[in-house]
Amino acid sequence: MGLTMTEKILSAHLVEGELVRGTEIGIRIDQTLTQDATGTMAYLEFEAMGVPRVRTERSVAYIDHNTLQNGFENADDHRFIGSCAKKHGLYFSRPGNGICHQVHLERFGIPGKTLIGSDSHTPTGGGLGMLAIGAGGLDVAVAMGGGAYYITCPKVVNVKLSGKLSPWVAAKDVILEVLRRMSVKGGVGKVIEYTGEGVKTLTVPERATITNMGAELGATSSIFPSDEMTKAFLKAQQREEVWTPLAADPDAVYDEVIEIDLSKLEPLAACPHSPDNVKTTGEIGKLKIDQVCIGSCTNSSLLDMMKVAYILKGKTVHPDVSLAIAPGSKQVLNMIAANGALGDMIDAGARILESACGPCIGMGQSPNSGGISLRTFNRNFEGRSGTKDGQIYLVSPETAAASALTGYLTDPRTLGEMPEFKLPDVFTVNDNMVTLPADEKDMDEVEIKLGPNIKPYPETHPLLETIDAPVSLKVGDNITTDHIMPAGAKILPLRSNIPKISEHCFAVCDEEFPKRAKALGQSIIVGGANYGQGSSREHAALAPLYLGVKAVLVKSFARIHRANLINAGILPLTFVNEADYDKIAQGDQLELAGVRKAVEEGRTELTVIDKTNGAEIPVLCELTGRTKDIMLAGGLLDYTREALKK
Ligand code: MIC
Ligand code: SF4
Repeated sequence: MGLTMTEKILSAHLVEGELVRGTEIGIRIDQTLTQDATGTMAYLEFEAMGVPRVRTERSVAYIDHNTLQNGFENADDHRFIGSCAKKHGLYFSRPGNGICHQVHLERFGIPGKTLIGSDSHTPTGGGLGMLAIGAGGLDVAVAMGGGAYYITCPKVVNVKLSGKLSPWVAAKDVILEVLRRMSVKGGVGKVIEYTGEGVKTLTVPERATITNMGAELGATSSIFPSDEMTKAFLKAQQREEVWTPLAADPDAVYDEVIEIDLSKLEPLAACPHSPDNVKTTGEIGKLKIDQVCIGSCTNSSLLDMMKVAYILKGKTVHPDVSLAIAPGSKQVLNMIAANGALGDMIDAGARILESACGPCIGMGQSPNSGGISLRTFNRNFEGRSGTKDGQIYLVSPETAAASALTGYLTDPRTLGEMPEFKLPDVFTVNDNMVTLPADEKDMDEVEIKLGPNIKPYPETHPLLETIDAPVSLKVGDNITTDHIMPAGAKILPLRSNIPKISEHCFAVCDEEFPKRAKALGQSIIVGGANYGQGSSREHAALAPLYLGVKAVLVKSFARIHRANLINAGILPLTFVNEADYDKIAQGDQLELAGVRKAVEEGRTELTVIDKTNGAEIPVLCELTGRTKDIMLAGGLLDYTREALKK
């Protein structure tokens, strides 16, 4: 029986378990990446583990999220991460060098390798034929220390592409179409593999747009073959020697097949407030806009910028629209500066931002009240832009640029003939903003530089014998990590300070939650389906941990968040019957009697007693051998420390 690309990479990296779908497997990790918003915690955790040097083939620490530096906190974090990188053997991508995923694709990604990153959009590397997975910071810290990374052996979905995109229809429209069909929870437990004749027509940066936003499907990862196009990209990046081919066997067996004829796609937009609320620009109709933002790890490549510059050249941004553009990396910015495209953007009235995440994570450029903003980003969750009632539509760079000129959501096919946009034969390569680590013999001389806002990992506790606690919060379906632990310019500087950041936990849903949870001492959160979708931020587990949350009982979880809860020693539970969700009210006292013993014995079916109304509710506590031991120990840090001692 033939193998999928996923199976090929997994089997070459398997260190524990067997490739049986749905079972837990451990894989060796070749590369890791961190960014600064999750990185400080990851390096505090790495230091706490006591491993002197990273044991991966390549680990890179990026600074790209918290670059606003409104106060000392961000800058202290940068300095701390830089010092950790230098001491422990990591490459350090300095602020200004670009967004982690864009730079990793350009300069470090290697086909056939495994990569985990403390950022949910790490699957961008799948555009190069890597198996690239988003993870919590602690999982990345363990992998940096040479530990395996554990996932549920995924199902594999084949998205078969045929045909070729029509002029002005973009890679972004491909992933929006996949989101339209599969929804934000359709990818949970799955890797999405792109195959078919249509693949050949897509360049690596276009493929990376698609694998990047595969994160919004809840998928474990997304991957493209490594072919001649991949080779050409790596050659242009002067890294041809790292190329190896990768393709699924012709008789590979898939769990699901989705067919997309690229030539039939139209320009699409994800409407507020979910990336799967997808409509054609035609269906949305006349929509007056206030803002356009172009950039983010989804759409900030050189090709994207060249298309935008072409559309803007010689024109002026509509008087009612503010246009912001953040090229994804120093390489991209440098090249558009040299070839004149940057000048065309500036001339048209674009507000050029630094190469960083910026508005995508609410670091500036929040829209006006009720403002309608078209963005080339990947998430349009409520409030994420920094404006609570902002209406965010996710579109391609082509649609964004065309609309910035007209002041209305505009189908870019109205722009007329499209010239051919070709990747350059050679990219401008200058890695001078990547600092190399100190030699191992000199590592003791490197001082780790902490700042006053950098606080240790919160206190953990082994799993209790019995959990008997009130429901401190009840929420609905599709709660994102942006609800649980909001980001944005005001809160992101607190990422290194769990006590402080926890004061904002669930602020989007209920501002009283942190105070209430703290006063209760111990509590349980109840939620709906796809709880914790979105980012990899472990703060969405560490803040609840700090606030005394012992268990989270929901209809279903998003993958990374569930792993982060376990890593933080918070018990993840799901309803056996989803309808039982209605039996519990906020404030009810819930009891899980003898829960520790049940977990020790490997029992997965437990009963929650609602002591307020007497309801007996069957719940699932699906922990495997390893996750069971992590829970019992009080989280992954304690578990790893104990394992290292042994
Ligand atoms: C995001 O896009 O939500 C982020 C900010 O990049 C997060 C990571 C974080 O919260 O630091 C992600 O995607 O994992
Ligand atoms: Fe940065 Fe936005 Fe990409 Fe997250 S999604 S890594 S915030 S650019």
